[in-house]
Amino acid sequence: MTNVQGNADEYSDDQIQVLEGLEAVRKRPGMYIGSTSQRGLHHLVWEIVDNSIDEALAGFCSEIEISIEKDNSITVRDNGRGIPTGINEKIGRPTVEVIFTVLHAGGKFGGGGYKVSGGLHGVGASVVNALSTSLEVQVHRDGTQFYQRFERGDVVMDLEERGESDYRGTIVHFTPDPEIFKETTDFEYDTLRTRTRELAFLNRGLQISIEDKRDGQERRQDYHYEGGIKSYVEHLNRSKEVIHDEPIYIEGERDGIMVEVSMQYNTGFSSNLISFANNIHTYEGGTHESGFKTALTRVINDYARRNKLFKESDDNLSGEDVREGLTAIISIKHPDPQFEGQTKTKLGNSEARTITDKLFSMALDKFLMENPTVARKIVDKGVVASRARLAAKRAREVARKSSGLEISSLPGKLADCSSRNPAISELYIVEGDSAGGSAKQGRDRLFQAILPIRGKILNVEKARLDKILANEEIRTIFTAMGTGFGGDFDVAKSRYHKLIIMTDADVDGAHIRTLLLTLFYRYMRPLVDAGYIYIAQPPLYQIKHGKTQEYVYSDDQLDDYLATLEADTKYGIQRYKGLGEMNPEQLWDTTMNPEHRTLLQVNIDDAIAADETFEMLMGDNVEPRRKFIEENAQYVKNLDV
Ligand code: 1YM
Repeated sequence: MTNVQGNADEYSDDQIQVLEGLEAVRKRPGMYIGSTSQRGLHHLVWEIVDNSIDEALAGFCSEIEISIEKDNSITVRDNGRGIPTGINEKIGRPTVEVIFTVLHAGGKFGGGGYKVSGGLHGVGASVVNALSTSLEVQVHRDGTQFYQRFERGDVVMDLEERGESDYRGTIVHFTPDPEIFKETTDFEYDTLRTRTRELAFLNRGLQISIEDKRDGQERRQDYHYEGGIKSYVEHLNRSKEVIHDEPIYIEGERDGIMVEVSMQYNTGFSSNLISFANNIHTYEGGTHESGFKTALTRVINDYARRNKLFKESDDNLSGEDVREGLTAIISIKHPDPQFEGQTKTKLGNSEARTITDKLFSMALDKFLMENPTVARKIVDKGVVASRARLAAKRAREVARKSSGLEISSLPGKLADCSSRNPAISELYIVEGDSAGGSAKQGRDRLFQAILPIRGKILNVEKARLDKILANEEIRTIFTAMGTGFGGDFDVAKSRYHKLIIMTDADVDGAHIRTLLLTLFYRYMRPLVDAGYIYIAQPPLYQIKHGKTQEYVYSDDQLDDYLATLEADTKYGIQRYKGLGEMNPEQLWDTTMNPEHRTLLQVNIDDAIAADETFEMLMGDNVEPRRKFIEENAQYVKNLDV
C-alpha cells in the first residue's frame, strides 16, 4: 500500500492557487489512496470518518454514525461543531467548499490538537470528493443548516442556507465512482465493522455505529467502550484463562503527548502486543512500542531481584520471556507523529520512547508492589518461559544437526519445482494426499512446487516453541521454505515468493487454513508482511450445458451465471466438496493456472483476523464461541457440518 502524507504546512498562500487540482487525483487515484481495489474503496470511508474522529479528539463530538445505503453509497454523520461555513479569506470561498475541493486543505486550515487526518492516510476529504460521482455535505452550525453538492469533485451547487436547525454536526453522503473503482464498488460490512469497533476501543467514551441498509443484508452495530483500550484487552483475552482479573491500565500526558497502555497476562504462550499512534495501527512498532517493551522487561526483573524471586546467579529474564502470555495495547496520541518504515506504520518520534517508558514503568512498578500474588505469578511465568526458551534452543540445534532445518535436505514429501528463482517460484501447501497427487500431476513443474500436508496441523497457540519445532508438518513447511526458524528466521532466504494455501472449500478446509495462517502470523510474520502468503480459490460448482463447462466460485456467482442462461437450457451442476474430486487437469484449469486462477493475497489484517477468530473458536471459554456463531450464522454459507 502506498501512503501519501499531506504536509500542508509546506505550502504558502500563493502556492495554494497552483496546487494540483482534483484532476490529478482522478488521473492517479492509487497515489492518493493506495489502490483502487476494494481496499482503496474502504479507504474513502475512513478519510471522512477521520475528520469526525479529529473532532472527537478535540472534545466536541461524542457520536459518529456510518451507514452503507441501499445503493452502496455511504453516509457519515457526527455531532461535532460542523465544518466552518464562513468565507475562507485566502481562497475567497466558504471553508466547507475548500475542505472538499482543495487537496490537503484540512491540515492547512484546521486548528491544532491531535490530528488523525494528516497522519498516515490523511489525504483529506477532497480526495473522496474527487473519486465520487456525487458528494453532498450538510452542516448544522449555529442554529442554521447548510448544504452543498459536488460531482466528481466539481462544485455543482454553491453552499446554500437551508433554514434553521436544532441539530449540530456534519453529515457527508458520497457515492464512489465506478469509473475509478473498476473492480468493485461494493462495501464489505465486516471490514467496516472491524475498524469501527477498533475506533471505539481506541477512543474511550465515543459512541460509534455502523449500519448496513442494503436489501436483505440489514444489520447494525453500536460500539461504545467506557473502558477504552482496557476493554480492548478484555475483549482480546475473552476466550483465555487470565492470571489477574483486571487488566492493568495507565494513562498519562507529557509535553502534549498522550500515552495509554493496558495489559493483562493469560496462561497461554503467545504474546499479543498491538500498538497505535493517533489511532493508526503501527504494525511495524516504533518508539512507543520499544519504550513499553524495555520498561516491562526492566521493571519485572528489578522487582524479582528486589524481592529475591531469582537466585543471585540466575540470568535476567529476556523480553520474550516476560511477554509470554501477554496481551497489551499501547496507544499514543501525538500532535506531530512521524511515521517511518516500509509501510509507514512505524512510529519514529524519539520522545515517545522515553515518555512511554517513564509513565508505564512507574505504573507497573506500583501495580506489582500492590499485587504481590499476581506479581509472583508473572515472575514465575517468565522463569518457566526462560527455561522453555533454553530447551527450545537446544532442540533447534539438535534438529538442525540431525534431520536438518537445512536446505540441503528438503523434505521427501515436497515435489519441488525446477526453477531456483524465488521470484517466480510458488509453493502450494495442499491439504490431503489425494489432492496433493492431483496438484503434482496438474502443476507446471517449472515454477510450481507442491507440499501435501496431512490432517490438522498443530495449534501453535497452545504449544511452546520446543513442541512446535518437534512437529513434523510444521518442520516440513519451514524446511521447504528454507527460511530457518525462530530467531534464525530470514525472509530473504525464502525459496518461493508465493506460498499458496490450497484447502477444500468446506469447514475443515477453513479450519486448516486458519491454523496455517496462525502459524504464519505467529512464527513467519515477515512472510505475511512481505505479501508472500496467498489463498487459492478452488471453484465451488461446475455447470455443464451442451458442450460448455463453466466453473463458479461462490453461490452468488452461481445465481448470476444461471440467470444468464436461456430459460429452456438444460444444465447439470456439480458441487465440489473437496479438491480431491477434481482431476489434475480441472485443478490446473480452475485453481492453479496463473492465467485463470484467483489468488487472495493475505495481508496483516487478514492474519490478525484469522488469529482472533481462531482464538475465539478454539479458546477455553464457550460463551464467546456461542455468541460468534449466533451473530454470524446468518452469513455463513456452505457450512458443511
Ligand atoms: C462527517 C464528516 O468533517 N466533521 C467536522 C469537520 C471539521 C470540524 C468539525 C471543525 C474543525 C475545526 C473547527 C477546527 C473540520 N473543520 C475543518 C476546518 N465530519 C466532519 N467537524 N470547527 C469545526 O479544526 O478548528 C476541517 S475538518 F479546517 F475547516 F476547520
